[in-house]
Amino acid sequence: MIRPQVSPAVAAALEAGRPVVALESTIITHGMPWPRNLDVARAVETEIRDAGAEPATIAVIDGALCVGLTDAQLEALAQARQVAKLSRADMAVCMAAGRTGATTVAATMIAAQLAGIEVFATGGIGGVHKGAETSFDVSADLQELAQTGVTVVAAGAKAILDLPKTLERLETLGVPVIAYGQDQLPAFWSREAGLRAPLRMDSAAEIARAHLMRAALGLPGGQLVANPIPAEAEIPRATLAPVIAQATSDAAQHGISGKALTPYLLQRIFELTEGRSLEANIALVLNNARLAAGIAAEMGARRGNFPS
Ligand code: PSU
Ligand code: MN
Repeated sequence: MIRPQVSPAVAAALEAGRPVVALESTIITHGMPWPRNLDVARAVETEIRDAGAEPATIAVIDGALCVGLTDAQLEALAQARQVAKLSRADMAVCMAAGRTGATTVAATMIAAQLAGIEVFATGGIGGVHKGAETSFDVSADLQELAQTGVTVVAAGAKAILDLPKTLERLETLGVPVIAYGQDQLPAFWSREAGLRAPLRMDSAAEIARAHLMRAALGLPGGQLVANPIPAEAEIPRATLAPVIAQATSDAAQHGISGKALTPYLLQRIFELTEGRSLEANIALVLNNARLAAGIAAEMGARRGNFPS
């Protein structure tokens, strides 16, 4: 089996049993505009260090599956144009060709598991797109959560998706969807999706115990933790609804589909909200990084209590 190229800092933390939090790179290359993307990539890593854990940003660089990037690598990725967006389907192809690519939630989970990292923080996961009943556009992130044992902390699924269908799909796949500290499912830029979350937990310790118990049962797959955006940073659902409708119809009009759809919608919403969506996105990513660091610390503290 191929081993990922783990950075010295991440390797030392794993070796010592210190908490480590994985981070994806598609959010840097496709989710946010330069140069804010680089500021945010650095700020998220700092947030995790300040919370006592080691950040491990993941990407494929010149064919190597890198877990933990140098600042120069982060900067090169943030500035690069037309970097491939890698999911389960294309990660090996990119590596075999010696190319560079950014990892989505699905690909980051695969790399994290290979490196022995069980907690991962991001903004939002992919899900079932609106109109999926005809387009069949369902993110590979959902299937990955069903089979790879990593707990993913996100701010729910983006409101550009069909959230009721996304929840149904996750239920079918056997993925626990845990709202943190509230009953409602959060909807990325907004605290509430207007839907009840299947599960609720109020502490990092509870989430860590559930993760370890799932593994002890021999069940493959991870957990989705849906962490609401801080109240002061949220954009209320009613404000966003027309913006999302506009962006979705613009995408249809321009024939945007497949891999290009999520980045297009994020960029269009950024324009339509005059940048407000980006500020909200940054606040929620930092918030997720803090919670993920707490979960990773609790997992380390409790691991001995569960059979492996
Ligand atoms: N959330 C963001 N920005 C992003 C993404 C999520 O705020 O760029 C990315 C993540 O990498 C996620 C991917 O895994 O979009 C989902 O893409 P798709 O729907 O094509 O699977
Ligand atoms: Mn898709």
